[in-house]
Amino acid sequence: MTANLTPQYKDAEERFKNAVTSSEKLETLREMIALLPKHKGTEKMLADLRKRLAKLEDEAERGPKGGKREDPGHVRREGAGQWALLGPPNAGKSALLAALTHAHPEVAPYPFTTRVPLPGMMPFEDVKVQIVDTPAIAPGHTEPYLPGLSHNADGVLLVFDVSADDVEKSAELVFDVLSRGRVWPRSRQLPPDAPPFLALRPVIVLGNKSDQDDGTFAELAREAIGRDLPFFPVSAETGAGLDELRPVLFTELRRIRVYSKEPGHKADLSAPFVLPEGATIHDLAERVHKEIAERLRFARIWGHAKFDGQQVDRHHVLSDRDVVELHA
Ligand SMILES: Nc1nc2c(ncn2[C@@H]2O[C@H](COP(=O)(O)OP(=O)(O)O)[C@@H](O)[C@H]2O)c(=O)[nH]1
Ligand SMILES: [Mg+2]
Repeated sequence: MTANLTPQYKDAEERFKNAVTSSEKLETLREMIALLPKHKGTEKMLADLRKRLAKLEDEAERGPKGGKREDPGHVRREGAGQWALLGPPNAGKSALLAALTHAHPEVAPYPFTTRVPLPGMMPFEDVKVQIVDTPAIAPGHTEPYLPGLSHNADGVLLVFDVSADDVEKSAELVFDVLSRGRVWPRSRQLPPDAPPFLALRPVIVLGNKSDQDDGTFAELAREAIGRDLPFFPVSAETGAGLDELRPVLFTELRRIRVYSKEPGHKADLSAPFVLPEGATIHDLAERVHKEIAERLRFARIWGHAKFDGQQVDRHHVLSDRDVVELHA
């Protein structure tokens, strides 16, 4: 008896095979089970899929070896968005985290001080952007969860030491982690034979220790890393370049801040809703309350609209810093 698998099922199966993170694996496997035609000929397949799902769920629950629950490749996202710091040992990833956020990672002149991902929050205007420090990428020492971690992040910061002489080799290893995580730099042209299921993400290169640059790095390393990636010379030590970097870490997330106000009240300008660029009044209403989104009649908007207090419908596209009054 044939299974008569549908194209939808085959598509889910393909995505399952390409899944990087455990949550993606779970999601696509559940889809496969839902999409599998249920008849005599697929009974055994269904049983197999269910067994695999139970095993994956179990692992997600307790970790692959039945140890503790935490998946080190998954750092809970907080604030406006999450950046992962990736790079070779001693590039200054931890020092940059400390300089940009209030986190206190261990910074040391010897490699492999950082063993587990450590998140910190960078204040920017009225939002906070999350930055995650990670263990170094080095031959034979790369933590297996780093590709998944970079896939899960909203953006990746590649940190290199501008005074180091092996940037080419470290760049190769770092890009290998990105490709295993199926992360493709958004600023880099996609080749026609690009592998499927890529995550297009902002990837920014930080040339750290700019206080020690004798000028050779920019030329040699930028060639190895690629001139199609945005490059910022910075120094975690002196703070040089960090003021230029901070706004970019928000704008490259392509998010907008929207303030909701109640009719007859002043807007609370201290706590914006952070939404993806292109979000509409309806998206905001959904974020505020599902019920409001359903009952929404119209909204009034202050900011980029033609005049203050303009009435708009749920399809109106929001801009950064709009103030919105929802009328349900
Ligand atoms: N001169 C200079 N030294 C730095 C800078 N950033 C980090 N370092 C030093 O480089 C070493 C490695 O830094 P660390 O943050 O632990 O590197 P990681 O392994 O990438 O996390 C430490 O001794 C830091 O003090 C910088 O901008 N300039
Ligand atoms: Mg470190």
